[in-house]
Amino acid sequence: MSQIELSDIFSVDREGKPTMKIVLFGPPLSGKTSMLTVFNALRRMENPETIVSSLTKIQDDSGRTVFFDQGVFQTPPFKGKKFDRLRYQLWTIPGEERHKVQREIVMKGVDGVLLFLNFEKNAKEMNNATILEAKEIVGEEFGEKIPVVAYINKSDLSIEERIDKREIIQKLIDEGAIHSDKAANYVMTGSCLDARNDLLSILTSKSTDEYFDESNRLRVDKRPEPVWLIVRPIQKLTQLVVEQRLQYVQNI
Ligand SMILES: Nc1nc2c(ncn2[C@@H]2O[C@H](COP(=O)(O)OP(=O)(O)OP(=O)(O)O)[C@@H](O)[C@H]2O)c(=O)[nH]1
Ligand SMILES: [Mg+2]
Repeated sequence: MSQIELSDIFSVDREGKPTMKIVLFGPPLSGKTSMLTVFNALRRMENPETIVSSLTKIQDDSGRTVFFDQGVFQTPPFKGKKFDRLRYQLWTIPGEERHKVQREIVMKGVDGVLLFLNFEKNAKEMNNATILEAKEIVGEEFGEKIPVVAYINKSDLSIEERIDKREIIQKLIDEGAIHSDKAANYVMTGSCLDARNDLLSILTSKSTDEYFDESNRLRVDKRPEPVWLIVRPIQKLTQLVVEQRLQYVQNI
């Protein structure tokens, strides 16, 4: 086969650009909207060219998502190479139980699922229900043709306030979301709250020169650790989707 282009293996959007659809699927109040908001702010600070369209949030007056949040991003150009820039759409679902129909609509055409779980002790049942529902909606491709990465949010809580991570991992394995040998790489933790606070303190810091380059962009080597932790699951999942697609075309 001649050289594979990204547009051969991904659906293309209205502008003819290859695009993948990633959904942050998780229980109510776990922090999905917060994650997308922080991620979008980070892209804007580091490289505004990676934002394809501004964030859409469909929520009620109290900030609860009633349909979805959505943002479209793209990889930076590969230096010196004429290779398509890959676009990735990030969607969130409304976590409240009563919005199941909306969740099913948002999940249509999903290429990768970010199971977005909550460390809070009282969220145990809701985490489990989320895993089951995601599996039910995606069907037999869940964790197979449709890659799944799990992220547990609110790691800033004290150990007494948190569910034991091993318990969550076991549930993910039992439900076939994550293979047991991959748990160490596919289950991540972090805190959107810490990430947001760190970005805010950079923006309000007196020594901004230390963080920004001459084009006023936040230097990637200055990315605070909590911010890395929320970028990692998105990076990992987009990478898995690409690998999965390449494998698929090689098997034709
Ligand atoms: N302690 C802590 N609180 C967080 C964190 N991330 C988000 N929150 C808080 O959790 C609450 C819910 O956050 P959202 O981002 O609205 O949650 P959601 O998952 O979008 O909720 P739905 O739209 O109802 O599905 C808010 O009060 C956030 O400030 C975190 O990492 N740690
Ligand atoms: Mg929300």
